[in-house]
Amino acid sequence: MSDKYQDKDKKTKDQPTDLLEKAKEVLNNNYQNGHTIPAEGLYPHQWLWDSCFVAIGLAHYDVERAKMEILNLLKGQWSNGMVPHMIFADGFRHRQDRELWRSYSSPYAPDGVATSGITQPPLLAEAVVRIGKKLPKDERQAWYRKVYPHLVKYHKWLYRDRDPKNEGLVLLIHPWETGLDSTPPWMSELRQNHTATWVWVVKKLKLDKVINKIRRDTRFVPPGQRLSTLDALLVFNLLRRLRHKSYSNTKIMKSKLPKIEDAGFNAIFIRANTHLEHIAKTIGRELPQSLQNDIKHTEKAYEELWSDAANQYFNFNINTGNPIQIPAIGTLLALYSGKISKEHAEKLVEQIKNPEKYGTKFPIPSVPRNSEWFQDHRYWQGPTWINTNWLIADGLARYGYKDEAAHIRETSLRLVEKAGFYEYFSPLDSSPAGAHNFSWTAALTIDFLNQ
Ligand code: 9WN
Repeated sequence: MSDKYQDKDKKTKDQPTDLLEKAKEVLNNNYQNGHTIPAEGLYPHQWLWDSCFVAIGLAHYDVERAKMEILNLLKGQWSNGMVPHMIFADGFRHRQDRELWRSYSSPYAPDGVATSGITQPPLLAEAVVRIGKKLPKDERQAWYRKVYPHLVKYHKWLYRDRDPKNEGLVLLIHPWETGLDSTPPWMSELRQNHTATWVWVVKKLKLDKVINKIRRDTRFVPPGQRLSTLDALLVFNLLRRLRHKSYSNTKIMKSKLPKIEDAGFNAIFIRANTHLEHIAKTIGRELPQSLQNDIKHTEKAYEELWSDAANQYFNFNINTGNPIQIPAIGTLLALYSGKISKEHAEKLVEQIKNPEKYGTKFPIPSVPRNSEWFQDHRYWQGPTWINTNWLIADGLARYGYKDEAAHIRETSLRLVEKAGFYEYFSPLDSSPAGAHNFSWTAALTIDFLNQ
């Protein structure tokens, strides 16, 4: 046999055949200096909720690496408590990305670690507890003791800076904080109330086609699977305005920047608070009284986002004093919070099952099928994502909807098996889109396979 064929044989033999092994391979290939990048090329840095999902997967077979993933994330924590949504990779190649944010302009940013200046869904406590469950009792206690002060500081920051009027819900200032970047409630708000003059000029002169040529993301993913250039400019413009204020909360709160109580983010925060209470109890600590009060307040205030007419939770726009009545997957994350009423949970489940809404062949679409926004491959405006499936399935199971949770788990695994470890998928025909060999898809596949 010639060498050429021997090599081919070897390759086939060494290639993992089983989904679990393939998922581990994705996480191994995306490992870089103590953390896991979401995907080669498009996402070369560390992201907050991505690393939490990654740690949840890793905990099943490499608990030390799972801990390291979280500890690496905490190296980026600001002295005011904020955990930033991104920690930038070192090196000349990434200088431009770091300079885009210039986190060093804030007195709270850590020395020697370049980060973004906003946060992302607070999944840290979930990841910490999932890791804890894999450890023997004494190691679990030590692990919780180590991360507890960071978590308390982070949750206190969310209340102090992001709920300045003590309304119970935290507000977000940039769509990237939702993790559901281009979700319709946010994009509609940006288009309506935050179109800067220069973006308007770009639109009028149809310069977006020129700008499209220098976009970084569309070098890796077809433009139809990402934000339109005009929408991307709106998002970028907000970043520019935040940077201009050196991320000062006092300045941001006084400004006209978006301020939105996001249904998805607050649902994840409620669950994180529950986990934090559990962690405190396990190590015999008592949460600060003010935090305990805030936590109770949030659970009650969350129900104010509910619309009886639409049978769902809507984001609330603090600037206009009105709810943003545009359906999107954030509403279903309420199930993950574990604190909504059984009646409201049932109403959401009805929508998950309804083929006109979220009950597509490959659920759960990021906007309902009958929404005017729906496009099956457009980033957060239609496709199915494995992370939102995982969060919703977890919530459904805790509410006793075992069959519905199992259905989401099974269809998620089928998607990955059929199409590969992609970032997102068409909810109609399962075709893949976005980045390939995407870490949280692999990590949550590992978790689903272990359930
Ligand atoms: C901006 C990394 C991140 C995810 C987000 C997802 C996307 C970034 C981008 O990728 O956002 O933060 O470049 O669009 O929307 O949820 O954390 O995977």
